[in-house]
Amino acid sequence: MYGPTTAFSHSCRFTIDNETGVITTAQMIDRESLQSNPVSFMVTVQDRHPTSNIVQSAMSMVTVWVNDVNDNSPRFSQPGGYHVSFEENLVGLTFSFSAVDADSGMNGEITYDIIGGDPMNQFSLKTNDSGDVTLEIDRYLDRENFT
Ligand SMILES: [Ca+2]
Ligand SMILES: [Ca+2]
Repeated sequence: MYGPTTAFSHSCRFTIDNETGVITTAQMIDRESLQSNPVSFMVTVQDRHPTSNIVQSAMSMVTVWVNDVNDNSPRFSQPGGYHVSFEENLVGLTFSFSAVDADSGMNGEITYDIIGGDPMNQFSLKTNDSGDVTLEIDRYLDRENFT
């Protein structure tokens, strides 16, 4: 008798099945590019009496929270690399640098490591509570030992 129809407003990110009301994502949604999270939009549902054509309707708000996935790599503040000068024969000199990750929570947590180029283990990295990292010289740098 009554054939419910469902209308949809405000978003091209989602589609709604007019017969069943099932809401489906219509495109990939990047949490990091959202202007607000959650995403909210209105839906309406209508009926229509077959002979009188009287229409009744209702509206409701749909709120969708877009959960984060680890889809961004961390980035150094200077992607081209860092150039630092230290005097030889001194210990305890430091240099700070940083990186960011656009993801949130555990997906955005970053750690730093020296992965090569320090065969004598003269450098180490220290991270403070706010996430800033400092390169430290642990052993005397003898310029004549570098080639
Ligand atoms: Ca990440
Ligand atoms: Ca993400």
